[in-house]
Amino acid sequence: MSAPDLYPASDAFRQNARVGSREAYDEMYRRSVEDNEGFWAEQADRLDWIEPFDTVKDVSFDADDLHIRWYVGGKLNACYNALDRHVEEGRGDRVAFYFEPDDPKKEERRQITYAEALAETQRMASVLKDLGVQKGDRVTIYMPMIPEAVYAMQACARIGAIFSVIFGGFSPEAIAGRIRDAASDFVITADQGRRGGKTIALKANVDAALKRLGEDSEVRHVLVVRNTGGNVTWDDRDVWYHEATRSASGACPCEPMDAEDPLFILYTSGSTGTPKGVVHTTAGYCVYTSLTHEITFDWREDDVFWCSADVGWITGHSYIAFGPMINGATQVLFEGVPTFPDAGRVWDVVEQYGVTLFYTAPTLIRALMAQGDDFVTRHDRSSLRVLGTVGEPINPEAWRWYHEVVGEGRCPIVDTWWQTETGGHMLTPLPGAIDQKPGAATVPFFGIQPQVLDAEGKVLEGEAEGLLVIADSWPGQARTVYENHERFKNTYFTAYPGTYFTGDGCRRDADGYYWITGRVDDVINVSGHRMGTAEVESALVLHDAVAEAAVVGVPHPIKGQTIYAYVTLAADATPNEDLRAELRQHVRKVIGPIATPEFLQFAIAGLPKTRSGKIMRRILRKVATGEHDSIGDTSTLADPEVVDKLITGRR
Ligand code: 6R9
Repeated sequence: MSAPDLYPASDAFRQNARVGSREAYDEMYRRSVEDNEGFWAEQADRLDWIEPFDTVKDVSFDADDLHIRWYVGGKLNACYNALDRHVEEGRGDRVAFYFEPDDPKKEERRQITYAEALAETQRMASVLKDLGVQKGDRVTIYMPMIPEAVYAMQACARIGAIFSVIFGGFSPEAIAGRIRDAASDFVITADQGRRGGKTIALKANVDAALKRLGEDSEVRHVLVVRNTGGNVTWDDRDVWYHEATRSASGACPCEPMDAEDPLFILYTSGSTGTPKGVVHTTAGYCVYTSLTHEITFDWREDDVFWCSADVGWITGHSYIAFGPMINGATQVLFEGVPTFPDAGRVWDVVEQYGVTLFYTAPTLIRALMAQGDDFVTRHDRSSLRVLGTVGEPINPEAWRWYHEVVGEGRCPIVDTWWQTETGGHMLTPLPGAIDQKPGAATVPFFGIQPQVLDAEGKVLEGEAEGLLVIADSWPGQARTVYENHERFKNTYFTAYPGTYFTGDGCRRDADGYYWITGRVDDVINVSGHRMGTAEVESALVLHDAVAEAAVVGVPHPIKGQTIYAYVTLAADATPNEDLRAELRQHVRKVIGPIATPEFLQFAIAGLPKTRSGKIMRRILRKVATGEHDSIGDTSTLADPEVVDKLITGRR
């Protein structure tokens, strides 16, 4: 019997769901689009405001007058909404976090209430103020997945500092670039992180980054949280957090912020140049992440929510540090890795805390699926209600395994399509309302108006495949690229005027369901992480032996895509295995482990270029994937013979 294509939620689930039928969804969606401002004005009641807003929406996607403003005139504080109000309203005893350490044999499990999280956040905020952090200052956060990472983000929000979290897997070079771009005044880090029984030298990486920046650095202090107790080197600018708290006040008031004051900057890769510092602002982001968290996961107060993303990515911002906390959710915060001590760890954690809503990435599902069902079935998963995925398209096979084996056929799967730039979910089934199809992100969230365009920008109706754009704004949308509005405009609002261009391709089927087909630009998605080809190429050419580099993504059974690099060498360099290893190591050092090219081919005869000197990536992709028969027309190449030589040298 072949597997079904349509998976409706069970009647039992529907009866209790927040949005319990397709009709209910249709009705709410219609209202959200037809009376967009009315809909979003009502949703603003989710937050506590210091001063009400006077204009719900002030938006123009027109490139000449590009601006995106929501809840204009309102004043509020994000941290107040995530912490104080829960305590003030009598929810202080509720668990905010079950902290699950990397290795529970060596470290303590911690249970943290909202009242405790508020106290810790105020302490951190006071310390930051004592160090001189002021409203509008940029604070770089480079932390492991420990509660202090969340306190750091919330503490910045509390005092109006703009935080920029850098994923703990990034290298000193990458940290330096982001500190420079944001002109950060302060850094918060930890001595070391722990992952899978290994330690990560976070403080040492910050030291190396600041050394690299030298005179360029405006960093005044580095605040260091003692986590492992491992050795660190010390400098005048460094401050131990535990020492600073001794003299710090236990209370720290919330700074009243304008609705459109920046909340954070988050760097993400694009097709060209260095990573972009995407800016999210206060009110719209808080409304949007809180609403999507509640509706997409059918969240209730007694749920235990676990988002397995790192706080260094947008998913950890929106669905650990903000959306769920604004809703007062109980969450699991996991420091470790899913395969340590064994491939059953995730389900062990689910069992231990009675996780009801689990949110993860397809790459993790595929990696665990490859380890066999026993690791899953030996743990009790009866607490699970809804399963979520994000980060890349999920292949139907992995979807079905997640549904049948992990969720025992009982839990709806929400395949959420969204981006760093969108702030929160854009396309997703609502569990209970939307029948699921494995691999489809299905339908738009409330207020979201997707369109499919052809390459010329013509809007396609009905069943269609093309480019995905969004025709109107939503409160969670990014407002700009930090200190580079021009780049924001050019990247997202120029090619297809009047719309937000997502960079993704998609197909809309006969039922109106959206299927994301992947990036249409030069962005590679490795294990759900965005990597710009240009970034990897610039890292490669930094090496003396490299004359030129071109990088493409090739399919990978677990990671989704993996990096395949072509390199032409400098005249005095010798193409051998040592150099190959050295170059891969070099990229790892320059950007971080996630950017390491899995394959590296020496393009001895050169790269395939048009007569005007443009590298034809289409050909490089075909060679890399072994599709030599469908390379297509090579007549526009300056030297068509390089193609055969590339095929011979394929890795
Ligand atoms: C949240 C996040 C965004 C890119 C996006 C798309 C891909 C994310 C997806 C998905 C298919 C899904 N993507 N979710 N593709 N189905 N459910 O991942 O943000 O790191 O900025 O990546 O990821 O290609 O454009 P970000």
